[in-house]
Amino acid sequence: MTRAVLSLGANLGDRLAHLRAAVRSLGPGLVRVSGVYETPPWGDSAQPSYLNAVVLMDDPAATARDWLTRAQACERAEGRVRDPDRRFGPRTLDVDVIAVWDGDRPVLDDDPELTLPHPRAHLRAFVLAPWLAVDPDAELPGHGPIAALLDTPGPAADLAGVRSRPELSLESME
Ligand code: PH2
Ligand code: MG
Ligand code: MG
Repeated sequence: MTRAVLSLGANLGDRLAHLRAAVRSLGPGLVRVSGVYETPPWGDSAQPSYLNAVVLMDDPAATARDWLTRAQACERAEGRVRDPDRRFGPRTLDVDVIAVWDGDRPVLDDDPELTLPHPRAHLRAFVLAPWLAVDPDAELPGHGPIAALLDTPGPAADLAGVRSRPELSLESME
């Protein structure tokens, strides 16, 4: 029985359509969808800005690995092409598994294919800000409250560039 926080990102093509497709096809267990945020590219600045959102999932039948399988299926369906030479490069759709809980227990894993929690989530305002908006008391396992993480130097500086786009809501998809 697992609960998961997934981050959605798109910066190629019809960005909103890619996010909408993800929300539609993630499978059973959608609990909450955040607003959509326009965010400057993180990690590799020579690319268009992103639309980002966060979804909260809960499916008693899903294992931690199932969330990765679902995420990758959504990315493939939106035509994601991976450039092995450009780790943080542009993409039609990126669905990242940020954290998973089995009951109340956080799932921890150092498997490079699915590291849990996500090894860079605590550094990314584009993950923390939408997540905070839908779950203000949330904690990132091993790092503490996400509200406090948004006050740390990297995310706090990046937060200035994270812009809510309420007119692009994914809400009707729930
Ligand atoms: N994803 C990346 C690299 N950089 N920047 C923003 N703003 N949003 C993303 O989703 C993103 C990124 C690779 O996972
Ligand atoms: Mg990513
Ligand atoms: Mg990814």
